[in-house]
Amino acid sequence: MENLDVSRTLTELADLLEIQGASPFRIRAYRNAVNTINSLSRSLQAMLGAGEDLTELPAVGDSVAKYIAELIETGRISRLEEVSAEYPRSLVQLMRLDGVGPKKAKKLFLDLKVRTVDDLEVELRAGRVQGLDGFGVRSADKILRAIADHRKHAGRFQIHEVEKLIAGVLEHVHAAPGVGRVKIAGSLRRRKETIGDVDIIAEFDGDGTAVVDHFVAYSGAERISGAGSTKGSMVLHSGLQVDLRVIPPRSFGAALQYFSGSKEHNVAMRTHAVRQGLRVNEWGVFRVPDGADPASLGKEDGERLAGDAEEGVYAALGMAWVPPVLRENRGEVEVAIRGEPPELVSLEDIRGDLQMHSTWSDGKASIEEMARACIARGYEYFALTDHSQAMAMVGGLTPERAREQWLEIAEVQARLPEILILRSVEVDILKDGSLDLPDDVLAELDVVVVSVHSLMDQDRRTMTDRVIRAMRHPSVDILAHPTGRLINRREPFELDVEAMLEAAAELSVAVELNANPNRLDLNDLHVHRAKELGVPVVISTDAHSPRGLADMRFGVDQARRGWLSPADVLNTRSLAEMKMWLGRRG
Ligand code: DGT
Ligand code: CA
Ligand code: CA
Ligand code: ZN
Repeated sequence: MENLDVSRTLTELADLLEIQGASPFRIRAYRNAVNTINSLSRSLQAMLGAGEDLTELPAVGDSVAKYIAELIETGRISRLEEVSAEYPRSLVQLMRLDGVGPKKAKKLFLDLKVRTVDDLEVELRAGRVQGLDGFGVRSADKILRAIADHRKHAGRFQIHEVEKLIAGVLEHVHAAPGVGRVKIAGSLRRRKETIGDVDIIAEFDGDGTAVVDHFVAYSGAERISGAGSTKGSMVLHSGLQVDLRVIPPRSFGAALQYFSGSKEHNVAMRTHAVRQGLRVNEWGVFRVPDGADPASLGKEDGERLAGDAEEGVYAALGMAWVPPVLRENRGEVEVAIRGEPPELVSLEDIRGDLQMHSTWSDGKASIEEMARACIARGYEYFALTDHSQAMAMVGGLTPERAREQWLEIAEVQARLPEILILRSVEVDILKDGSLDLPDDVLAELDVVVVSVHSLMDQDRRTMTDRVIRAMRHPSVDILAHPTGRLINRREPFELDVEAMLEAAAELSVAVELNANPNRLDLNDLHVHRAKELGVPVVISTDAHSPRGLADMRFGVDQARRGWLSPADVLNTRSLAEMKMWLGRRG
C-alpha cells in the first residue's frame, strides 16, 4: 500500500467525521497527519515492516498510528466503517462539491436522504433542494454546475498523485525476471496535467506470460482487470489503472512510440508514413512491398526499417525525434518533417522563483528558511509574495505590516548575500479592478504580482474588465494564476484569456504559469498563445513551504507542452537581465 492510499483514506475518515459533526480538534489532527504523510519520503508500509514507531512522526498521534497500522495490515479501518454505517462514504464526494461542504451534505442526507452526487442532481432538478434552509436558487445553480464539473473530471488523476502511486509499480516491474528496458508511455510520458490510466512497456524476449503474472501480483493491486501473454492490467487501491505491455526487443522503440501517443499524433505520423510508401505500427516501420494492398499485410510484413529504438522510428520516416510533451498534433509533426524541432525550456534554465509565501501570511516557513531553500536550488533571486490585506483570514499584509516585513527582508538579505530577495506582495485584485494596497506601497515593491481571490463568479465581461483594469496600474508586473482554476476541483472563472493576453502584450505585463500541480494556470494552450503575442511567461511555484519550491518541474513540463523556449520564460533571465526587465518602465 502506498502512502498516498493511506493519506486518501485518512482524509476520507476526516471528511466523514466532519459531516457527522465530530470534534474539530480531532478532525484537524487527522488532517495534520495527512500533511505529514504526504511529505514523507519513506514508505509507511516499510516503516511498519521495520518495526518503527509511527507516533514519532510529526502530527501523528496514537490513534492515527493505530489506524495506519490497521489499514496497512487489513486493508480497512474499522472506525471508518463504523462512521460510514451512519453516514455513507459516498457523502464525501458530495461534500467536496463546490457550494456543498460538510454541513450541507449532512442536511441533504438527513432531510432528503441524498447519498450520492446522482441523488443530489435528481433532488435539485425536482426543485426539492431549493426550499431547504440554507439553500437558495442561486446556490442550487452553483451546485448543478459543480456536479457537471465533477462528472467531467471523475476518474482522472492529477499528475503528481500518479507519480507517487506509480513509483512502487515501476520498481516491481523492473524486478521481473528477464525484463530489459522498462518505460512509461501514454499521457504520463507526455506530462499531461491529468492522467486517465498509466501505460508501461517492458522489454522481454519470448512469451510474456510470466512477466504479466509477476506484474499483476503487485501488492498494491486492488483487482486485476486482465492478464495474458503480452498485456496485463490492474487497478490499484486508489482506483488508478495501470496497463503493462510486454514487447520484444526488435519492437520496443516502435511500441514506446505508439503507446506514448497521443492518438492524434500517431494518426498524423501514420498519414505521413503512407505518403512515403511506408507503414508504422507498434511493431516497427516497414516498407510496403510493391503492388501490395496495405490492408492485407500482416503486422510485420515488408522490409523492417526501424523498431528497436524510438529515435529510429522517427528517423525512418524522415522526421526529427519529437519530445513527448509536444505529441498532441498541434503542428509538431510538420515541424519534425522540416527537421526544426523547437528549443524547449528545461528545469536547469530556471534562475529564480517569483511567487512564494512565508509565515507573514499563509506560508509555513520563515523568510530566511525560504531564502535558504532557494539558494539550495541554485537560484539567483526570488520574490517573496505574501498576500495583501483583503486576505485577512490568512494574515494578508496591511501597508504597516508590509513595511515591517521589509525590515526583516533587509536583515535576511544582509546575512545571505548569495541571493537577491525581491520585495513583493501578491496583491488582491478587488471587485472593480482596483488593487488592495495603496500606490505608495506598490511603488516601493520590486515586483508587483496581482491576482483574483474573491468574487470568482463574475460574468465574463465584468471579470475581464476587472483583470485588465488591474493590469493597467503602472506598478503591476505579473498577473498570477490568471484563470483561478483548481484542477479537478474548480473550473476556471469566466475570463477572456485572449483579451487578457492582448492587454498584457500592450501593457508589458507578464503572465504566470503557476507550477503548483493543483493549478497549472495558465495552461499549455494559453502559454503557447502568450508566446505568439510576445507576452513573457513566469513559471512560479506559489510555494507555501520549502518543499513547495520543488513543484517548479510541473510548471516547466506544462510550459514545454506549450512550446516555450528559455527566451519565452521570464525567470530564465539572469539577475542583471531580470533587474532590467523590472525597470522596463523607467
Ligand atoms: P489517458 O490514459 O486518457 O490519460 O491518455 P493516453 O494518451 O495515455 O491514452 P490511452 O491510455 O488510452 O492509450 C495510450 C496510448 O496508446 C495513446 O496515447 C495512443 C495509443 N493508442 C491507444 N489507442 C489508439 C488508437 O486507437 N489509435 C492509435 N493510433 N493509437 C492509440
Ligand atoms: Ca494512459
Ligand atoms: Ca491505457
Ligand atoms: Zn494566489
